[in-house]
Amino acid sequence: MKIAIINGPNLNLLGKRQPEIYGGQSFEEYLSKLRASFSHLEISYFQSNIEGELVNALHQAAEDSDGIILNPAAFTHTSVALGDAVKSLNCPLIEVHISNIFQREEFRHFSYVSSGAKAVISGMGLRSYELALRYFLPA
Ligand code: CA2
Repeated sequence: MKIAIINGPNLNLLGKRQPEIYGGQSFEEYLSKLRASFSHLEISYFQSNIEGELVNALHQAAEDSDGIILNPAAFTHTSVALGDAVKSLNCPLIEVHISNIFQREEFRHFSYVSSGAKAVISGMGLRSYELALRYFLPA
């Protein structure tokens, strides 16, 4: 089974800045652990700081993958384009957030993506991704 993980803007800084919010590990480090633990899944990874590239990546992932895990980062709260793209997909998508967006500033409480997502996981640190991957395992 193929799963695409797509991360939005600034998540390339994981492990480098603001460890008190986002932890001290880079996503690449965490990804190798995920790939080792879920070796029967084929996990692709894409990160971009550019909204249109994320839209393109979602379209491509829907063609190539059986499921998508998306952390839209700040675009969660601003992007009609990402919200529309997510609603147009024909494969299940889980929205994840490292921090609990509902414990943070009010502008982070709204997501353009959630209404098109199968589920939302927020506030479990990087484990949010692992929990999302588990959804794609056979019950
Ligand atoms: O908690 C999350 O995963 C967020 O999607 C992260 C976004 C934020 O805008 C959302 O409200 C919640 C921010 C990603 C920024 O990532 C950084 C990582 C390390 C250092 C600085 C920024």
